[in-house]
Amino acid sequence: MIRGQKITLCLPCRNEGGHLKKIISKLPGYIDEIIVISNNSKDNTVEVAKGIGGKVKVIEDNRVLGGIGYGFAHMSGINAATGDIIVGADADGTYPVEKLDIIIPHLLDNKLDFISCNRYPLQDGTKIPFKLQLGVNLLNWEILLLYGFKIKDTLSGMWVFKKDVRKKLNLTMGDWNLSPQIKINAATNPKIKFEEYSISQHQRLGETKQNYFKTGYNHAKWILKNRFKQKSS
Ligand SMILES: Nc1nc2c(ncn2[C@@H]2O[C@H](COP(=O)(O)OP(=O)(O)O)[C@@H](O)[C@H]2O)c(=O)[nH]1
Ligand SMILES: [Mg+2]
Repeated sequence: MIRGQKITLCLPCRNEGGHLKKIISKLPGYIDEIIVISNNSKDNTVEVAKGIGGKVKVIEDNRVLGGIGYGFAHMSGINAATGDIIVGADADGTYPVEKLDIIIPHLLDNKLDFISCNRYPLQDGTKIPFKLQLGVNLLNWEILLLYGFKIKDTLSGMWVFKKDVRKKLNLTMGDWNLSPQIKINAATNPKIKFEEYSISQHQRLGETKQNYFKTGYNHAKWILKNRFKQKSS
């Protein structure tokens, strides 16, 4: 709990069994509920998560879109969350969940509904491959041109929001596009007070599941298509 608010952390996982225990054991005590959502893990992710017990709940959601289930995992986690504040973060140790004791008071003090934790511009010590930084920059520009709002990190995998807005987020994308979708839907909804909050990343534990070029191209296409779908509806 932070200031009487119950905190739920959702961790989407595919084959993160090797370090899940370590990541969860390091989580701050004020996180009240941890939801591990495995999507088609072929390793021991589910067994490891179930073995931890305590605050940890385990969901298996094996739906995929083009082979990816990242968005389905987040949607299931968000749906199952019982906290007043819901946090999403990769289960690879890269996102600074230990800073939630600063980020959540910032959300509450500023009466925000949704915080997206931006990695760019990079803070000291953060290492992110240049081609990845360039790709995110292009997507940030695409969003500015098409949706008219300025964003620093379209693809951050860490966000913090009040449970009250979860239905208003209208999440539908089961693949990686959940990441731009959650930010676009939060930032363009006049009933949701959205802000970015600057963070720095840690070194990843385990292998990335990403094909950056393919995913980036897919994001660019989806961001464009979604803009015109919104307009006509
Ligand atoms: N549920 C689910 N999680 C996935 C999938 N692919 C990756 N993940 C998880 O989603 C998070 C982000 O993936 P990651 O490989 O870290 O991508 P990166 O941060 O862009 O390098 C990690 O916690 C992965 O375990 C998937 O298809 N389904
Ligand atoms: Mg990651």
